[in-house]
Amino acid sequence: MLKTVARSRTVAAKLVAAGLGAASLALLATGAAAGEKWDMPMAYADSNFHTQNGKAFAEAVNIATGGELEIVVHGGGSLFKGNEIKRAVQTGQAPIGERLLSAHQNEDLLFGFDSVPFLATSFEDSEKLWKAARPTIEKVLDKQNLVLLYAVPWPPQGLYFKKEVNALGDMEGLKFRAYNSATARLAELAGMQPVQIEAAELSQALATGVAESFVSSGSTGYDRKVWEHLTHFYEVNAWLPRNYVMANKDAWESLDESTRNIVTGLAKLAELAGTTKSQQLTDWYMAQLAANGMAVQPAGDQLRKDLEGIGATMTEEWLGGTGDDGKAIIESFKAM
Ligand code: PCA
Repeated sequence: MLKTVARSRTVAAKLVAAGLGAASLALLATGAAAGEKWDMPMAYADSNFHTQNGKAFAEAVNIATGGELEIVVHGGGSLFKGNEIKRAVQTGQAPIGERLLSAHQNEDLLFGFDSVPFLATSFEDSEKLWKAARPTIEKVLDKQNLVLLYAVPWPPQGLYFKKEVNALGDMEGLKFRAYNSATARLAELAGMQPVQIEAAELSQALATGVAESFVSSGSTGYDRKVWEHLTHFYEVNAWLPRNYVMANKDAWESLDESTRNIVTGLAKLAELAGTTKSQQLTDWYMAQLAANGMAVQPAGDQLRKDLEGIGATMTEEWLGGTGDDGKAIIESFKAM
């Protein structure tokens, strides 16, 4: 004890000699390191598993770096709305943030690799597809001043309605909430009217009739209590889109190497933990929708066939628009 105090005094004396002020001494007294604070905007509900996983990641970083890097999560779009997060991180308004990767498909079609209908419809295939696409996506992000840290898939995507739907004809004219350009295209091809809405505003859109149907996972249906407005969920397993966490490249490079190594390692763990959670929760979400009165069932044969037709068109369009890079991703995925 005495020795510790004595050593602290020596360190304190050195700090004073080095011209460091009272703030450093106060930190020394409490034992806390003078760290960097990173605000981390996330778009989805605080209770959502992606947000919870982000918080666990942030906490692990705080602990493992001994407070050298403190990440503070702001969930539910409270700091920046979903569609503002990427720009905020790119420009350094936020040093780190999370966003739906395929939401950037309108900037570069490659970002939509995980929303090509019926390409990867299980967690296992989603992992393979991510492995195939990751290096390309990392390169695209790098050119945009962003560093990819980790990505976690949502549970498989199905369709929400407020009536029974057995074929494409039953969808004609419906107002359909889209979350990226692929889901808007799906709506168009199905003869529906797409309207782009963030998950955070979904309940309100359904309540006011701005939207009356959408495609998503059981997770978002559960978070937004959609049983208050809608009645049917059809399991389609059309694709598993990913959220990803990105850092601003300049902020990233300003960290020392050992901090970067810690964050990279914990990001790997966060990807694994988040993916496992997503998979574990998939059936639970279905049970919650059913328990709250929704009819939850697999899409019927005709509906499935119709959707597969739309999927084939969308696959062609995606491949046509992404050229060699898109083709290489799909070929590498199929070879796994
Ligand atoms: N939930 C998000 C994207 C995919 C999902 O399952 C949403 O609906 O916005």
